[in-house]
Amino acid sequence: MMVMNKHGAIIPVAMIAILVVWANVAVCLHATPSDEERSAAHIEAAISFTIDGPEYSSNQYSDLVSAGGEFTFKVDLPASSPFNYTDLIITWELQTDWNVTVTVEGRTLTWMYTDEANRLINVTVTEKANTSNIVSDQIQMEIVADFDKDDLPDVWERKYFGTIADTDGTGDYDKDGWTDLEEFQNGTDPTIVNAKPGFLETYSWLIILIAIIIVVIVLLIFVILPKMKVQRAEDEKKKIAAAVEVEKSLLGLDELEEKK
Ligand SMILES: [Ca+2]
Ligand SMILES: [Ca+2]
Repeated sequence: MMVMNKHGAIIPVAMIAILVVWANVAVCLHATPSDEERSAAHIEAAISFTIDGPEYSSNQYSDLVSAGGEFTFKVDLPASSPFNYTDLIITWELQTDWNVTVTVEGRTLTWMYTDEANRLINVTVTEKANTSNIVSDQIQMEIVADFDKDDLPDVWERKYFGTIADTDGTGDYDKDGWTDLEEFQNGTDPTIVNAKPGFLETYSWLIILIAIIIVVIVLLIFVILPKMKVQRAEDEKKKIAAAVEVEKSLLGLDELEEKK
């Protein structure tokens, strides 16, 4: 959770970045303003914000959040604020995963992003009694599909484990021989035992290679070599036949010479 206010004294160091984003929102207030002071007060004097979500980190300009995580954004009033929540109209404007902008009214906004993208959330706070007192600001959210960089989509991890913290893909949750990453790649449920990967699955590439070699050898032995043998025999026959013809011609010439 992150909290920001103008005075900032109790803000955790890790939350400083997001505080910078909201820095122009918070200004000091009188603890007990008169009606006149109150009516003239600016709303930015009275509010702070929180963001709450399962996986989230921030820098000065944007927040990095995990796709599929449910995030709650909330406007907070400090104890010293002269306003009540009922004095304010709080409006959130945000983009959905389909790039449709929706507007939600209320102190809190809960939203789940499922797609990897950059999104802007605009928040507007208006004092009901003085609608010219308007404060607006925005926060940029970068939604990433794999927040913990374990090659498992965070949406998939949450679906089966409820969190992205339980597996990094190398474990085997259901102890069925398939790692959680393999279960994801195979499209199987990592929490339900599947048939253990046998020899065929483990050495499938080797089996395919051996099968190809066997096919080549069989073709060589039973098809190509016999054909070559037959061809050679035919060639031999032709050579012999040609030699016989030559012999016959020579003999014919000799007989003619003798008759002369
Ligand atoms: Ca992940
Ligand atoms: Ca498994």
